[in-house]
Amino acid sequence: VNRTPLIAGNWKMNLDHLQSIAFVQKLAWSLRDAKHDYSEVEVAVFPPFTDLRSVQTLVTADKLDLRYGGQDLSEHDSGAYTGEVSGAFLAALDCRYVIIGHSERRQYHGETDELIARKTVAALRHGLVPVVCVGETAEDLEKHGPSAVPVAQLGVVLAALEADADVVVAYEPVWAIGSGQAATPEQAQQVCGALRASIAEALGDEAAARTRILYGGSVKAANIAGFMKHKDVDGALVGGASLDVGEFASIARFP
Ligand code: G2H
Repeated sequence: VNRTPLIAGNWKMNLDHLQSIAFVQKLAWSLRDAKHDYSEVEVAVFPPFTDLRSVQTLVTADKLDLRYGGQDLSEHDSGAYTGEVSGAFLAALDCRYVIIGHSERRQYHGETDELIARKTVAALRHGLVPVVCVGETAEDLEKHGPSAVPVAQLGVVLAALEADADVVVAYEPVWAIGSGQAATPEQAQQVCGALRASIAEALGDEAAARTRILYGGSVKAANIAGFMKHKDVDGALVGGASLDVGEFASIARFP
């Protein structure tokens, strides 16, 4: 199975409205001007909710080959949930993807594996492709070894899915996030391989072969190629380095 690599930029709560617009325009130019053939790589950005409409307008008006999505969504479809954003709203803005269960949501908003599983199902219900984040803390790593915690986190989500569910998994070791200290490509491969094996066990070989697994945590232009060389790493979820358009475009040019 041929898995199209995905390079995804998670802006978190960083770029303001004007910066978001300028970023999308420059990124589109930069990807277009490159001699490189991008048809083999999918590029996506995850702006704050308040800029999704503007990104949609730019992408539609200029027919940009760029995907985008929300950084989170509600487990509910509609109703009295102040401050929440539903999958229906994201789908109406032509979002392709939505990030779910980022470690910052787990850590600062108390998101549990069970809630993340319900959000994943909600995203699929609205035709969005969930980018489900898993990853261990430094303490988990010391106590349980490299794959146990991410595999257990993903297991709760997999138990809620049908075999034909279209999801992306992002392995993001918490100790590597925003720290400048990325995992080694070998460490990333080891865990991504274990995650793929767990998908095979839960949903079957076809699902495992088709599902893209990304690495995230201090990815930059200088280290992307090392990760992409490994067979179970199908792309990257990029935080800090996705805020600089030149750097992000270079990451998308990894081959
Ligand atoms: C992990 C990653 C993006 P950074 O949070 O999801 O951020 O690349 O800054 O480590």
